[in-house]
Amino acid sequence: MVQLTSLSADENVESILKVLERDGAVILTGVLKADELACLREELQPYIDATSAGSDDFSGHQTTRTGALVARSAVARDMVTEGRVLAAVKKFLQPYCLRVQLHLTQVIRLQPGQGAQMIHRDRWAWGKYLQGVEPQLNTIWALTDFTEENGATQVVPGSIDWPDDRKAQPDEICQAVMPAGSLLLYTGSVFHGGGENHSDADRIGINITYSLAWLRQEENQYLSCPPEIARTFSEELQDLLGYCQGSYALGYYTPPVAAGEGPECVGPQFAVGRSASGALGDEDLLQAVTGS
Ligand SMILES: O=C(O)CCC(=O)C(=O)O
Ligand SMILES: [Fe+2]
Repeated sequence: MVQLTSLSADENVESILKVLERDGAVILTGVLKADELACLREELQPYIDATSAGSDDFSGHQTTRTGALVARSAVARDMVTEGRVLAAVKKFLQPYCLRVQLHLTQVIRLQPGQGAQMIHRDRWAWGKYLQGVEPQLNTIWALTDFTEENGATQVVPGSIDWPDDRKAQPDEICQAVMPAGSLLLYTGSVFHGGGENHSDADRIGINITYSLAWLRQEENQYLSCPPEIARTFSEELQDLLGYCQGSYALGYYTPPVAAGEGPECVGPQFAVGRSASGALGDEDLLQAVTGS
């Protein structure tokens, strides 16, 4: 029977990546403490309660999806910049980019009666155009226990290299059973899907995903967390949201003000009150891109 490897939260990044490269997914236990879980629930429950269920089979007719977590929750902001996860993300994606970015934040609540989600790859958000590139690395943080009964995420270990049209057989699929406070780390290429919730309580997880900074983000961070909110956050978080250039000449803008009242072609960090040097980016980026 296939199964996922569980590592403890203080496992080093190399060991985490080793399992990830083999299986496409790994569970880390004991990452969030009880007080952080309680705080998250307090910050997010009003938004969760106000969220309607999905309107198609993929998003789930008994599933609610609540976003804008960076703007809405201080604990979620800490989760986005969690050191070990971010180190794993950077190392895993580094062969394909100069920078990584936040791709989406979402509370996924599977309510009782939600059927199993179709098995899929998250990288299909960009269609099937990207070949030979690992575009993303993802997390699902368990706010409740994830059990077989309540719909713990289904994962197909080792499916990272499968052709897109291969269908997983039941004996190739396992579930990310884990206690609240754990997280599932999984690649954009591993086949997976939400489980079936045949318990009588909600299964709640927080999906936080990261991608190459030259790709379009799934959750539009400039609209979910606009400059007037993002300007109060750390530079690290601002950069992850996209308030920095994805590469040389990638993501600059011109403030649409009267002639002579603002700069031409500045990096998006200017919108959150930081200085931006160079018209299309800085020298380091230019050198990294052109190699000269
Ligand atoms: O909720 C889950 O366990 C997984 C959901 C998922 O994979 C998705 O919506 O893309
Ligand atoms: Fe998914």
